[in-house]
Amino acid sequence: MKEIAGFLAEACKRGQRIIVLCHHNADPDAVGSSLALADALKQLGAKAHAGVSENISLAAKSVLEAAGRGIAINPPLDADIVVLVDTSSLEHLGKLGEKLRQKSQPIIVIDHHRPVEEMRNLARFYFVQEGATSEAELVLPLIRELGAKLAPWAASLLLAGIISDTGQFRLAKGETFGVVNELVEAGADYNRVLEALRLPEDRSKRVAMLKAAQRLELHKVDERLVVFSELGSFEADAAAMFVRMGADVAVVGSEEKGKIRLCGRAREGVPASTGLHLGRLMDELAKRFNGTGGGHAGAASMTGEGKLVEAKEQALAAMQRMLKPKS
Ligand SMILES: [Mn+2]
Repeated sequence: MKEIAGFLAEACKRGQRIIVLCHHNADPDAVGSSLALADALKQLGAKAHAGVSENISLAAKSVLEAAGRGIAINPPLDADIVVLVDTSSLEHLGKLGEKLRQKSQPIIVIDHHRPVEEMRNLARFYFVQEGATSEAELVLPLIRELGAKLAPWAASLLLAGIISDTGQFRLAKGETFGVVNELVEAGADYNRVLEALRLPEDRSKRVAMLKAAQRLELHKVDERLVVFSELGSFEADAAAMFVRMGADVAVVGSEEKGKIRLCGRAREGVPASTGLHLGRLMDELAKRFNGTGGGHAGAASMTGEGKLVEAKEQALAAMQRMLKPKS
């Protein structure tokens, strides 16, 4: 991290153009981290901008509105340095990722997802801490190291990232609260952020959740309760809902025109007490189905080509292996 800060500080001094990018359908953690870091770099003299690939999530939109900020969508990549935050692979950047692969400017990766080999090879600096519960917890120490000031709006955005990525602190670690304290002292408005994150449940989502429940399939794998369901949208929400309902692991998938998508969630404590790592599982599946996948031990996804039933069977087979209790 020191090395990255040194490199960036040097670039700022020279007034270089730096773009801080994050993944498509950017969540509050992604947009907050990008904007806060870009602002810090700007303070130090860089021509810095934050941007996202393709689109941002509803929660991110709401949080940005509350903070009175905006973020560029699919910005031009004419920069001297590209920093990727909350983004584990170029695939998560859509078309921007393809463009980036052809460019030659140095790439810096700062992330908290499972490492992806291609990125490690591509990046000039690669700082990945899979144990961090949010990207914001990695970006804040970097901003501190750079010696930049954290504006109250930026502190609020980083706090929103932590709250949303930790599932309202359910997944938080002890260290998370130290970071939260620092953000509140920098002027983050906890109540306002919480309010912004509370989105009205839209009707299409409610219908989707009920459909997912209707299509639920329950499997027992090594005494663990594994749930499968099929849904064309809100897969992640449905998987999280099944875990809240009692599943140890929930996988929700869709198939459309030969393209498949799977999203998995595990109950807290299951990855730690078994060999389960959904990020690894999704990565393995993606390789077999000619796609991309990855994520965290307890939350991951993949996209690929093929039949959903086959992907489901392979996921179950992988879980037979992975869900064995740790001895
Ligand atoms: Mn994140």
